[in-house]
Amino acid sequence: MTVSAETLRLLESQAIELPSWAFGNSGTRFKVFSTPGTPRTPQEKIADAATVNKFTALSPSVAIHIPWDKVDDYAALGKYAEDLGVTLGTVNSNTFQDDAYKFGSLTHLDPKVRQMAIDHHFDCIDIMHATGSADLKIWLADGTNYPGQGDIRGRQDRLADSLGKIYARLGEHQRLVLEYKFFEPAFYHTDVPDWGTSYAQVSALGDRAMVCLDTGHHAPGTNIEFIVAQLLRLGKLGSFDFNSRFYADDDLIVGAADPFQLFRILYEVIRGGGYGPDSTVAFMLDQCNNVEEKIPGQIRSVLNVQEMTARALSVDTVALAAAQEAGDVLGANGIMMDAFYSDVRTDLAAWRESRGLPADPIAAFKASGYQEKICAERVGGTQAGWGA
Ligand code: PSV
Ligand code: MN
Ligand code: MN
Repeated sequence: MTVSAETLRLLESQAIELPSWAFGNSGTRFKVFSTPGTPRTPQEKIADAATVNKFTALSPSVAIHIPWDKVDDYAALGKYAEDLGVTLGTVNSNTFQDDAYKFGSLTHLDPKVRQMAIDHHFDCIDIMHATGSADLKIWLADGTNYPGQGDIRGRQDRLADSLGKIYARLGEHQRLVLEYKFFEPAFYHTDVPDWGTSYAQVSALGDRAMVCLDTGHHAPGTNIEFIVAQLLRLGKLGSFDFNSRFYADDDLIVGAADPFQLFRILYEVIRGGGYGPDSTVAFMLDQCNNVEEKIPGQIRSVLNVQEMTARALSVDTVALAAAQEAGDVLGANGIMMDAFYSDVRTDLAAWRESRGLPADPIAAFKASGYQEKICAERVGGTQAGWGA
């Protein structure tokens, strides 16, 4: 047995939120491919997310994106989700698709546009009250393309002011998580480009404002696990958006491009107290499945996180500390590599079966007939989310 009983016990409570937009058609600026069975409504996206949870018991909540998941009655949407065994999680705002936001949203020079963006976040908070969601996630497309186009400093000041108004509106048990991204759609400067900016902005707000780390939002070669360690040390790591990247904001399946990086990140999460029932760090996927099947793509993703968490939990931390203390460089590195190279898949499959879950969730999904059913039912399905 490669995986210890203690590791299995710690894996029991693992929860990875799924993004509703992963189930809609998505693509690049070159082409959005449509897929048979694509959800036509927020309810159908939630049903697909609940199916991932049914086969894995790993994804008990679904993040929604407003207005992509607009409905008349959010409490009813929450009830619908609960009937399918999941809850509605993070509410993602969207201030990047209106003409009014061409030159910014929360940073805009025009107070009317800023207020429009702030009001959108107030609407999101109302939705959170109806759904019982805890987190408001803000990712901004704000920035400029050319030196001189905007006053960088003034934009930071307006951002701070706008965020302050949104934060003040949060309920007692709600949090604001501010996501950073180093470029795109703005290319000269982005208003929240890095963890330092997000940290500075959320620190000024208060205890319930945190940083969201999207693994795809860094320059190549960035030591993301260092950022994880630092944010946990500062008590400001609020949530993760997991995905993989080769070149840009690829939003590929987490753990696909660089499984070792995922292992290193999860090791630091565990080391810093960011994993387990007492942690408030929220784990979410932020991925799209552009050319692969969407539901199996999401199943693969949550299993990748589970497998790499099992490996990270397997690091012999006592031996590692001893090797570090002794200055045993190769010994210490060997301990990390032993855990990384341990293949946990057979043990996890057996463990899943022992809990009444399929040993192979992707095979079980394929055998279930769910895909055929939604292909037959959802005729005329359009995209939902990106590319809308
Ligand atoms: C845009 O880069 C983005 O991918 C961010 O990562 C957000 O989390 C996501 O869109 C949804 O708004
Ligand atoms: Mn993201
Ligand atoms: Mn992104």
